Amino acid sequence: MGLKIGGQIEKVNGKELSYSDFGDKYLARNEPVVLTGLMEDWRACHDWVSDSGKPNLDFLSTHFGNSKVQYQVADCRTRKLTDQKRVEMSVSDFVGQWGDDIKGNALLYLKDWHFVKEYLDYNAYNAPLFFRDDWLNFYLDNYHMHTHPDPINEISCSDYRFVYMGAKGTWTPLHADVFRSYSWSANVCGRKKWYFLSPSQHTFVFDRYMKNSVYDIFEEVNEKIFPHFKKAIWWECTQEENEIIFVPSGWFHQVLNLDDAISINHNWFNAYNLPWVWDLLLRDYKEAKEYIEDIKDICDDFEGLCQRNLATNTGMNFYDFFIFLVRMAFANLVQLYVLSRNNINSEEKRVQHLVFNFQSIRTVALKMKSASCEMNQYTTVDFSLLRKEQEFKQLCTSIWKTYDTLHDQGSENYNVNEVLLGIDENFLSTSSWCINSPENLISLVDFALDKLGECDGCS
Ligand SMILES: O=C(O)CCC(=O)C(=O)O
Repeated sequence: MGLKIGGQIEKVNGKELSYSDFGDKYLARNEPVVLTGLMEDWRACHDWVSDSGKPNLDFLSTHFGNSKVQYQVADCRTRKLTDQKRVEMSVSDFVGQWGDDIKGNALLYLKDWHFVKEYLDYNAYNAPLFFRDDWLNFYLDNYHMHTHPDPINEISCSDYRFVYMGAKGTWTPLHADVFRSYSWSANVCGRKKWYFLSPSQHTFVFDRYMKNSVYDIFEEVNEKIFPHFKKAIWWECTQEENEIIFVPSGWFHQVLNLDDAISINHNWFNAYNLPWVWDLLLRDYKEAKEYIEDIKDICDDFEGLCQRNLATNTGMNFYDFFIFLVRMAFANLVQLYVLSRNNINSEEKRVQHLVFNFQSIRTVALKMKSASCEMNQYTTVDFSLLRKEQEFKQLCTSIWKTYDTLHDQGSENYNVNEVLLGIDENFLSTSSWCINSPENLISLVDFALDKLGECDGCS
């Protein structure tokens, strides 16, 4: 069945776009775009691509062949529930089977390979500026999202920076990204065809109960199950080699490799889409709860069970998200403290960025407050302990350095130990040091917004 195509995705030269333009035009409006001109100096584009323009499989096998990509190789010919069946193999075995396209055999596609985590010193690429305000990976570089990670989830949740590689014809079924995050995907070699559906059209790919969505938009879609599928209007795009596509939050997409292809992609969220991450978590929570409603009366800790199931299905639960949010709020407060020691009025862009971050955290904390009536106490985050944690120091340092780059500011000498110990009750009253509820978090954020409101032009 032919799809209705409503439009093509815009292509823009990334070198001619500023960070704030990208924020206003694409992050805030949540619309896809293809960016060119941003991958020229990437090591991956030289090392991983042979002179013929195809993936350099010998290089990949020689240098990374021993990597065990646990459950990250998909068989594109076999469906398992809502995804493709996953198998476990080494990269050299995967490369050995490359393009082995015998009908009836598996068609293998290596996905979600946590390459950066595994090869920390290799520096395959530099994430473009537009994607660097990445709260998800800032956080996961230092903390686990889960309080009790199990070994398999530990790898799959260790970060959201991936390498994908697959022969012509490999593909990814229709889906929207984890946590309602944004993603970006850069073609190191080969072309990809993308089909997008905007969130306003989502109901068209769901069944009448809004439970299951279409798996493959090119299959014969059963009209009895998906009665509105034909109404969907798609955006399409052929992404060429060395182009980067921005995938907005919550857009469904299906992807086909038109050539043998390698791509690098990240999922991320920040102040722009944080409220949508919470909305999804709340929706998934309600679903998890509804699913086990019938055992509520015989369950000692029904709420705990809902939260455990939520963490397993969605990748985090309310407790994880709350601790994440509080640590991020404190990390932003540390940035504010550093600015306040200097001449804050000379750092207008940074100040505006912090205002935006705090407003977004406030929005989410308010939503959490109104949804948390059944929650037991959240874990307390105590700033006097937090500031001694190595993980938190690193979190603050990477945010500071990144914001310096984003706003083109020459970094002052930042001694994180000195900064963190310098924060005392004269700056932040001790009653705001322990955060254990969305209400406390709102007060903390209000304190920060008040301070920021005191400087020129930043109300
Ligand atoms: O490249 C692919 O096959 C899928 C990538 C994708 O879905 C994404 O980056 O969100």
